[in-house]
Amino acid sequence: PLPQVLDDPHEVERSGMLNMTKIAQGGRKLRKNWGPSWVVLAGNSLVFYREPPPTAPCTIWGPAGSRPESSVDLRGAALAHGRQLSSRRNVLHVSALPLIPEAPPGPRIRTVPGHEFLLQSDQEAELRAWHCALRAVIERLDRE
Ligand code: I3S
Repeated sequence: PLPQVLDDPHEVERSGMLNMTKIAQGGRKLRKNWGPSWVVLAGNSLVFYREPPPTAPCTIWGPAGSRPESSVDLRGAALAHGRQLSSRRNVLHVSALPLIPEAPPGPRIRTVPGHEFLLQSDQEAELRAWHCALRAVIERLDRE
């Protein structure tokens, strides 16, 4: 098992393959483009890679040097069921601001146009586990 260092902001809380489509970027609606994505939840970030790490299953980050396809800051993020937004089952709707590493700490304005994603898994338990993990991180960040 991975070591648990809960105070480490870069601790990977969860990672895995999900089906993903971005549906809005900078507040502008996008045409759906569903595809598999390697998703990493760590610290205050949710990061999407096009491919999973190629080597050992214990390698939780994307391939060395690979650039994320997208990343968002979970501070002030919103989570909702995606059932009104997709005909697929087990869909989660995530709204969040793009990750800006130099952004100052403090509360975010929720109405700033951000990115919106749908995350989906055919395995209901898998999507439910992601929902719980994301909700826990967002609630923790709301209290900070
Ligand atoms: O919400 P929509 O527009 O019904 O989403 C479907 C479409 O984006 C469709 O693409 P085209 O309209 O470009 O052919 C996708 O293939 C579908 O997967 C989208 O719906 P679901 O329900 O799968 O999210």
